[in-house]
Amino acid sequence: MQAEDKVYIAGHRGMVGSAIVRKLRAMGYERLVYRSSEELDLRSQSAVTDFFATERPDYVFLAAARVGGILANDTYKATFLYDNLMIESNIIHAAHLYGVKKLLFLGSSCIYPRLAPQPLREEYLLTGALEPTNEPYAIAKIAGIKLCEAYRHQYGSNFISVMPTNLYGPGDNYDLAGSHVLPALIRKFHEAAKQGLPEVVIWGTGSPRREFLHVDDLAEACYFLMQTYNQAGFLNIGTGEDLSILELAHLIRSVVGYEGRIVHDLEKPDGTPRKLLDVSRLKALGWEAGISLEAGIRSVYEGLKGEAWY
Ligand code: GFB
Repeated sequence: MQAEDKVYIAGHRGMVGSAIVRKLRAMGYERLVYRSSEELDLRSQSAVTDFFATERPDYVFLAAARVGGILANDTYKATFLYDNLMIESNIIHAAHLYGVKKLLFLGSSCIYPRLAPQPLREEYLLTGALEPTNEPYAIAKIAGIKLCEAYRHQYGSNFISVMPTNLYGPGDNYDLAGSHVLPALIRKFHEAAKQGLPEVVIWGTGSPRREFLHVDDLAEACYFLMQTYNQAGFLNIGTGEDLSILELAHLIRSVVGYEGRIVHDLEKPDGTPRKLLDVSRLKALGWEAGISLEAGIRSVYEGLKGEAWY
């Protein structure tokens, strides 16, 4: 992929897609193509086919997806399954029809069995039952991996997949009902500090362990793999380090400067007990994450000053 190439970023307004756009612009790419969901409904096969016929991109980053935290996944199961299956099927098939040179599909670490050994190695895919709170999303993402593999096998398409761990960064979702834990806790601690509240409620026991990657690191890894990785077999992208949700809560509490208590809502689900990626394959290729969790949280928090709820 070179700066003169035409690159389509599906999902450019999302946290991941916008980080990929920033990275490509920084690398001198000017022929970037994207559409908002109002302009192009990626669930419509005819609309996606027409778009590819008109634009004919050379390269595609498939970062468009219906995403959300544990509660959104658990509530809107049909939406998470249908939207994601349609989006990825339409784009991957159109990329094949219109001769895209290379496509990178973004999956998720929730594709792995709920109780797989840790850290999660790529070969653990489809070795056990999935976490029920996000099974529909995981099934859709597994289908995306299999589409890339099948098109490579049957047609020789250079389609690759990556599995990022839990992500955070600029452009995240701060709506408490739909968001992931990291933005939710930043908002909860910030609002509690501002209003002088005595406690902050976190969901579940606080004992599940998660790994968090800054989305700028993810965008860099995706760009690196778009340049260098052209073979079958998807790759994990993470930091290789995790912490408990309670430890995360304490870290965010100290960044925000809140001094009240942390209490638990045990009616809310814990989800997967642990999700830590084995990143040795990616490291062996020459890429490692560069943004520490504390530095990443500080910069995200700093960047929130203009938000309406801040
Ligand atoms: O980030 P999160 O929503 O998603 O939740 P998952 C992670 C953990 O944080 C769970 C706890 O154990 C939550 O119960 N938690 C504590 C909170 N307080 C809060 C809070 O205020 N908000 C939220 N959202 N969680 C999702 C999957 O799983 O992660 C998706 O559902 C996807 O499919 C995504 O894989 C990356 O890590 O549990």
